[in-house]
Amino acid sequence: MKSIDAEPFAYPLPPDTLPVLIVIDMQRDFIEQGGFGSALGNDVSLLLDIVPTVKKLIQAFRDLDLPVIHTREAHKADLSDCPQSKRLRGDCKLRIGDKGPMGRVLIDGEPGNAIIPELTPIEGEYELTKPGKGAFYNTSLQEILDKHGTTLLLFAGVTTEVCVQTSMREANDRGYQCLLVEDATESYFPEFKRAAIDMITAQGAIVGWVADCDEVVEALKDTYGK
Ligand code: TIU
Repeated sequence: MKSIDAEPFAYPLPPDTLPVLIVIDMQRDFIEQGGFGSALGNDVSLLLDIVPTVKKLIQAFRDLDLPVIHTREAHKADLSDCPQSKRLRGDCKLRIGDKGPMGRVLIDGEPGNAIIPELTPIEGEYELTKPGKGAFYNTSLQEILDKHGTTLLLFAGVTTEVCVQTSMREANDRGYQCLLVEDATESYFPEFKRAAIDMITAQGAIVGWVADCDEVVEALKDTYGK
């Protein structure tokens, strides 16, 4: 069986199981000035650097006809899916639902809630809104994965220790083999990215595996290429 050269050990790629890529929250809210990320007091410029790598990873999945799921952290316009505990938390100038420079913050359909133009999903890919940090909570992710019959999930996106790690932990408990693409994820806090990766891979991949984009792409082509 082929595998991805990963940490803490090889990630097996059974030829009869197709991996699914989950790209977490590569939306303007977190990556551009004036969105939720900057309202929380973060330097959002750090996150821009991974865009070419995320694009390359998505392209590899497209070339191999493998499923891609994009998520967006988003709430309904009436905020009925946003707990007050989330909306009122922190010392923010702009809160979820308030009108900012890119429209209402973290609200589905607003300009700031869109996936950044470089990574816009194409026909045939899934685009899921998620009201929580985890991609399974209050979404149809489980049904989509059931439809594809996969056990292999590869993760990219932002931020490593918040929505990416939460989603990986949710997936791990549901029986998926989770691999995080290290250079296709980022945090506002480099030390938190490092810590999250250490937590994920420690104790014999207690949450999952980590590998670089190039290792992943090479192994996918080798295993699933025609
Ligand atoms: N604040 C932060 O680091 N992240 C989030 O609020 N959401 C996601 O990670 N997508």
